[in-house]
Amino acid sequence: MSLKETYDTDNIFARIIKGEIPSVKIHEDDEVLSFMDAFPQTRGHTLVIPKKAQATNLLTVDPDVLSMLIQRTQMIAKAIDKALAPDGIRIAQFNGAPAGQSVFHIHFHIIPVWEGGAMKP
Ligand code: DGP
Repeated sequence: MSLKETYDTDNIFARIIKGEIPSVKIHEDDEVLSFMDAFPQTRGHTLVIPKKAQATNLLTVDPDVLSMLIQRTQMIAKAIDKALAPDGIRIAQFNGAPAGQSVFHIHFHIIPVWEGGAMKP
């Protein structure tokens, strides 16, 4: 898939927004949806996606949407920090399959990290 590939309106995250695929929601408002990653790298691994923008990645997303998305990511990361008290928080974002992207609807990963182990029980 090219970095400029047309947005697929039936990708997994689009279907989660439409309610066709269930998700464990962390936060939802008019602009974003945040939910648990189905294949978490650590406890509390959360995804943040725009609801309206049909953008595959960082290179194609509207800059205003990107600004909104990173601000919501900060807000949700603060809530995760308060709830889970991790020792660190990794923010990840991949563009294109060779870079590790598997769902082609722009998103940020919020990955809490604990010293001495990836997955706190
Ligand atoms: P990326 O590699 O950046 O495209 O990350 C996509 C993430 O989406 C990956 O960590 C696994 C997660 N994922 C894939 N399918 C589903 C799903 O159906 N539900 C949820 N909640 N997460 C999913």
